[in-house]
Amino acid sequence: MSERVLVIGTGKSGVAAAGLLLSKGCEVVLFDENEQLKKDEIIGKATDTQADKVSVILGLPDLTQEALSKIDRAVISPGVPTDGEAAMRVKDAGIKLIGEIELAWESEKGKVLAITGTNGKTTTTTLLGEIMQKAKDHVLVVGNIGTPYTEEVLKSREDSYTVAEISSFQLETTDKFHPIVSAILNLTPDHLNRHHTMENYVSAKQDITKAQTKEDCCVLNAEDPYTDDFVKRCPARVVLFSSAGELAEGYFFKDGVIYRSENGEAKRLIAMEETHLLGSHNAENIMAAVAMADAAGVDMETILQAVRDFHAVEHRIEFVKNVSGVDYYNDSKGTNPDAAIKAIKAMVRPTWLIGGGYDKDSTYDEWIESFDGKVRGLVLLGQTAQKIADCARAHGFEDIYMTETFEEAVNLCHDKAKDGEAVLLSPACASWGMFKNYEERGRIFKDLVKGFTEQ
Ligand code: UMA
Repeated sequence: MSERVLVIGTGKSGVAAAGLLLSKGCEVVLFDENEQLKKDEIIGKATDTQADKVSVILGLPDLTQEALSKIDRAVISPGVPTDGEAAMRVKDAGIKLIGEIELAWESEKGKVLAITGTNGKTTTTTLLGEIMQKAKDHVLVVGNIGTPYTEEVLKSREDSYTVAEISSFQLETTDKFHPIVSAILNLTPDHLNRHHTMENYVSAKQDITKAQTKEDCCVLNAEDPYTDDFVKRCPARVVLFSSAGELAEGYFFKDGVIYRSENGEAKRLIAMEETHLLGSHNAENIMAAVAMADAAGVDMETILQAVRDFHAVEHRIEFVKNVSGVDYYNDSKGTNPDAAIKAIKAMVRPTWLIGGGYDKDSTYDEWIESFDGKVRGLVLLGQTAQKIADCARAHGFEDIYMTETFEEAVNLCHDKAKDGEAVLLSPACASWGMFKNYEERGRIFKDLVKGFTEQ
């Protein structure tokens, strides 16, 4: 009899996981807590031809013991908490629960390079993808970046390379997932409402190396407070990078130039000026991607050419337009305070900042402190607006504007910002609850800005 698999969550990952399972001859039961969804639409997204092998359960009340008694194993989407009610019921029923990444890994034929970290994942993954595409015939770019791994994995071949952006949510449910090269870019507080403690969050990220051996490589940030301890335990060979000081072994960034040190001898690789990227955080992303590609055997000249050709990623401190002397930047991907601090640091003009959104239990003190006299006005919206306003006032920052809708926030900035100033959407919060995701928030921002005309 064919395996009957429960897929928890019917977003991008769930639908793609269902498609992969169907192609393997499984029967699929899709489950989502959102009772408002339409069963037919979900089935239609999962399959064109095998609707008879798919059923849908909507809402926790229908996820009964009876329904679970017919399930052989379960695949959970990254956004669904592993200690939530649905996952607990599955575990209590004795059903094996794996993540969508782990499911994809079972079908992987080629080699995997995997990136995690709090910030910079998308830029590094995209850059590494472009480097690998220059060097190899067959490259897939998947994961948290937006294309589920289960959607692409059947295209993998023995000679292919999969470049995967992997979030802490995804790493909670991986076990045998085995990249030949991994990277943890940095670790600062994020998603603490899901992981509860920083220790859990760090441990989830470090699990990217869980199945690695000493034949493999793990690229780590020498400046990260968790690195020293982890180096002693990391099962893979460690390669370090630093944007703060010279290293005798590894990659470092000094006076605008990236170097590689071997046996204490530093060799110049590339200056930031030769690239289209800005800021020391991007130097770190470049070093990580270069180190990973080098560990995967790509020659340095090909790597550096790809770095020179690379342009910034959408929604990450992305310049949108200048209207009446005001520069508009879309940093919708600034979904936590640390990412948002990087955007503030990159600003060179007095800035009208749009912030606020979904509450991930973050604290905003360091973000407010990073304003450093640069922020002309803080325009807030969403669930966290009041919390951020209180925090800003506690730090003596009073130029606060509360708004009800996103459009109102963007229009207010348009009204207030003067020639020579900037408007920055960098909310320090996730978009959930107001938008489908940060991409939608960024696109709506860009559409509104593009509609502004010179005054
Ligand atoms: N759902 C439940 N119960 C819950 C939570 C969600 O039933 O408790 C249901 C929702 O009703 C919805 C579905 O699950 O129908 C959504 O599943 P999902 O949240 O896993 O989202 P996907 O569409 O599958 O997208 C996921 C990632 N989303 C999250 O991790 C929240 C996407 O990362 C990723 O691009 C995609 O898989 C492909 O791999 C987005 C993200 O915000 C960009 N990631 C976080 C981040 O980068 O900070 C981790």
